[in-house]
Amino acid sequence: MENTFVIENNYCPINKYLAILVSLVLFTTIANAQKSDKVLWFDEPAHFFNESLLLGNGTQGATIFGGITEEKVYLNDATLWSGEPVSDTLYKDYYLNLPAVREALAREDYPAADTLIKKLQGHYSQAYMALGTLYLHLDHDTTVTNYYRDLNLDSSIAKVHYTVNGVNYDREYFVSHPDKVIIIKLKASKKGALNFDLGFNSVLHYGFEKSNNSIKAVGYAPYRQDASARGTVGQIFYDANRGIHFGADIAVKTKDGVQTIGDSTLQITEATEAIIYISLATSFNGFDKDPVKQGKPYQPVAESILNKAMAKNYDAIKKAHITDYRRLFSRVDLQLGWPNTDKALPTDKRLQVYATGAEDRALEALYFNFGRYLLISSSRTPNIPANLQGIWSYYVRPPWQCNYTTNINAQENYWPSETTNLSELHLSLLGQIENISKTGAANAHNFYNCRGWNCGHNSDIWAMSNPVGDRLGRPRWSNFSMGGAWLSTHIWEHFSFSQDTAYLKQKGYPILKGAAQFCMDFLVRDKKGNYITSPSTSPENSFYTDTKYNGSVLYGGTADLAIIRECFIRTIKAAKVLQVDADFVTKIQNTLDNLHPYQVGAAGNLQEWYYDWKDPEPTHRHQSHLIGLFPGNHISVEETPELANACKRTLEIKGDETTGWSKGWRINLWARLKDGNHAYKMYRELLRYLPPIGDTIIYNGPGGTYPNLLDACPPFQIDGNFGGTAAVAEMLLQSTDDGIQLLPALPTAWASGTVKGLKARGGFTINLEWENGKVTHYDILSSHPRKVAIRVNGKKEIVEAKKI
Ligand code: FUC
Repeated sequence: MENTFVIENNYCPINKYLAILVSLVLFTTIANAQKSDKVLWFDEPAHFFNESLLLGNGTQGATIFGGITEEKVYLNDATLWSGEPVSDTLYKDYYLNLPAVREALAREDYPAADTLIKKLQGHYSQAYMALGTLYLHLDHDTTVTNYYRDLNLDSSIAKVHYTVNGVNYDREYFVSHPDKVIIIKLKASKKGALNFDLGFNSVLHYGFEKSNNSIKAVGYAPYRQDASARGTVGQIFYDANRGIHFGADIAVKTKDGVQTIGDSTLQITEATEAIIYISLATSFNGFDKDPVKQGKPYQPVAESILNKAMAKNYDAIKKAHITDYRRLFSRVDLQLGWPNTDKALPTDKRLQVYATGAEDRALEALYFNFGRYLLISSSRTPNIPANLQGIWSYYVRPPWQCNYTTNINAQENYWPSETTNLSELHLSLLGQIENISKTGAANAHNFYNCRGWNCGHNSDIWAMSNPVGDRLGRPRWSNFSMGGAWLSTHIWEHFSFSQDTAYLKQKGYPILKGAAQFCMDFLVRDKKGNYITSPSTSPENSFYTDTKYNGSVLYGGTADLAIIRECFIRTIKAAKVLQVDADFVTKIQNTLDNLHPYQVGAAGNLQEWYYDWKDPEPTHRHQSHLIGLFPGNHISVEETPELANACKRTLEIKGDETTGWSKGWRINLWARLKDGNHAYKMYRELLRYLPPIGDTIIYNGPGGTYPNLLDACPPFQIDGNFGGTAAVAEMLLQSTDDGIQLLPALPTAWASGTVKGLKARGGFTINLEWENGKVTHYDILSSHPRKVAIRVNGKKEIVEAKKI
């Protein structure tokens, strides 16, 4: 349905005084909002998703358009995906195809390796599914004044306000984590002036059940959805007795007026206030449970959530929501100074002015705050991390299946989780890694005849981990075999920041060890006797051999070995903390010491391939061979200056123009190179305004930021938001397991500011103040008093951390 409306700036004479009063109030709201680093606001409804406002409680999501007479709200649930549990015997004995690939590589027959490796490919991941759309049709004139909509990151509440014929209409939207319910409150300033119809539809198979007091939609996702390559359409398979089922219960409480409930629509007439309650539930009951035969009772769950919420007082639900949300959001506060752009600018216009080079420190802080907001809103489901679009999707065929892409994107989503003090949100990824370690054990055996576990290029809600491609995929991405080892590094990251030894012992370490075990078994020796991977790929890139063959399967790719280094280093540290597995540690250490070493290419770059081959695409968006610099830390300016310099050269050759997530990554890399000004230049580019695109999925073009601050890969992909948020933290604070650096990469533009609540490895919480680029005050807080090495204003010091 289209939003057709007119926004008029001339007030109706009868309501002149009222309108003046309203506009004064509105002006104050707007004036406060525009300065804010915590409010996104707009002066017209969203036409497209890229202009909408996203709300979520970490599981259920709502996308708000703020339409005037035609409002629509996309509804999502993090647990609604296509597919069913994966079988662990499907690819039995596929490893018998491995020796032929290794032999082809040993004789340097790269074309043969590229072909033969396709026999080591299995099915694609399943896809994240849109649940449905709530429609409201409001019965009043389409000519409105004073239109305003916002999203307040301090309360996680969205609002819409406008005036029609002197009547003010207000809406308030939020998604409560404590009450698991989506709420929309509508209010008219004139008694009985609220008249609307409400309906629901879905792009999935669905219908309605009879109910006297609510609309009850039930439906189901495809039990299989074949991935479509760009431009082609794969098949979608539905069966009412298979796949994840969902229920959506919708009911309304009104003040005044009459409510008429049909099977699929609900009508409110002459009310003054109406509160819409929406509960969503699915039958998903775990990655290894059949969602029908062993599924959750989604209908009773949806009903009970709805009934409980409706029995409560609205203000109490709202208060509990704000308290719950703020407990997470308010842990960090960043102040970079106020903007000096036009005072009355809505967020989209503000971005456009910023793109002309204007200064707007609060916008830079707003983007950082928005990343934390998005993580809180999309990552509170046990074992189900934020996907490529967090939890907000309206497609049945989302871009890249809206899955977990484990050659960077799934990991990037969680980069800000520890540094920006949201450690418990990391657990949804860590839970998913635990599940992947189970499917990944079969996968390690079936495809590679290895112990331990591994994961290829993708995963999904079923924790699938096999190499994808269906024997037709391009090996450069289908046959990446280090997704598991890379994911496993998050286990140490979580321990390093949280110091949660119980987690490490009971959950984390066995998984980390399993990832290391896979790598140990997978490694082979090169002609010099060093350990390498074979076959190997470098995420999504390709090379020219000396004979000008453009291939992507090689041996000893740098990215594989860099990831293995991080995995081994962290496994050794974890085993030492827990004082276990001394023999295993000795073996990994010995392998680590004998890995094929990093090479610096003729151009001074960190060589990506075993040989110093040319790149057909020197500016390629992936830079996985730099993982030792970031997100890993076995390469640093201080400890390995030559390698750090080679990483810098690689980044210079690649240039700064790239996709959103890749920009997010490069900003972190430049921060680790201690070049705050280069990091800042790219941060500004990440925030570069991109006009909204309609519903067509466009994959080409530069990365940037849509009007609603969502990252454009393009298309929308949330990892760029999270990468950018992590990068701000990385410019202000860096830490290793041995110490902390304050303002390690401060851009000149951020000469003065304060930040409270960032976290450092070792479990420290840091507050900082700085002026003219120098730290003027800091607190290093810890759960217990202890000494820590810090670097501040160019000096190294040992300080006593204060008790929190
Ligand atoms: C990786 C990237 C693409 C996209 C996809 C989801 O494969 O190379 O740009 O981000 O993941």
